[in-house]
Amino acid sequence: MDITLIGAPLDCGKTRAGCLMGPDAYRVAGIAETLRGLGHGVTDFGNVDPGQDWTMEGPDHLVHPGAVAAWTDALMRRGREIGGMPIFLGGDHALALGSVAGMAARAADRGRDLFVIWLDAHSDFHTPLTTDSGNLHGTPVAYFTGQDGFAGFPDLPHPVDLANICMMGLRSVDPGERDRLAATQARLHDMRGIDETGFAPPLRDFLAQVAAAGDVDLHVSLDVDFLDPSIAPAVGTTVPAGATFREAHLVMEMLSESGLVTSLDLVELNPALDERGRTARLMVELTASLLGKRVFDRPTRSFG
Ligand code: 4U7
Ligand code: MN
Ligand code: MN
Ligand code: MN
Repeated sequence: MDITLIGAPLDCGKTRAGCLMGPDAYRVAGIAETLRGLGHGVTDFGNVDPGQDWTMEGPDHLVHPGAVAAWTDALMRRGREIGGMPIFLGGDHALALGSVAGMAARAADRGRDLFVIWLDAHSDFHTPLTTDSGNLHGTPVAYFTGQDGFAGFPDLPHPVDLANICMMGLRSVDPGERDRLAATQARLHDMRGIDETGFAPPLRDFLAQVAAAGDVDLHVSLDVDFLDPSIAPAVGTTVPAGATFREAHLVMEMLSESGLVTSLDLVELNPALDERGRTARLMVELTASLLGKRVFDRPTRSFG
């Protein structure tokens, strides 16, 4: 696989600072070397420059909307033109307004449709008109699926179909998000459901849907708060009862074995909140699992 690393040190999706150090934390944790060690070609394109903040009008309580708009435009353009398998090194989750919109446009340019798996405690389905916090890292899914309320933001070249989205790990969804999401065809898996079934059955179902759709792209958006805070402390929005170490690796391994994944976001890492780099290293290890790292090759025989 030809992997392209794209640093996106944006920190404008909320008030608390720190995610701007994310891309370098992944580099220090050895993301390029780790992926090369698995036999992949890896090119690090450095960090994207968003240029000047856009001038925005809109609700006063929005946090840094002009900066988010500038990043969205820059990442969308960069993503649309890039080859190989892009990994967006965040940066907070506001980067996914641009990364996913760019991946959807790239897919459409190649006559393909985009599917998205959203691994997050949160559904991030607010719009600038519904968010109470004003934090735009809570809005990417609404933006890239073409919901109303994003006046003044970059035009969306190709919205992602909500029926192509699977969310897993949910355990903090605001009432307005929940009602609007429930009315869509998105696959929504909260931790309550996962507690009963485990991750494998719903993930298998979703991957079967993606595979059946034919020649399509699949984007993975991995928010650090998908993980349990006990193994991943370096995030501003911790929510108890997240995915365990093995659950998270299983999800990555199943995604890897599907052979369907074409791009990835690593978001919300705040190195200022980390403990001796352990969360950054875990995110790199999960990326390695997504990109083929195995303890055993198990195509024909399972041990158990
Ligand atoms: B993240 C929240 F109110 N929904 O809108 C909000 F709970 O990218 C959280 O998933 C958003 O970390 C979290 O501010 C955004 C809140
Ligand atoms: Mn998120
Ligand atoms: Mn389409
Ligand atoms: Mn989250």
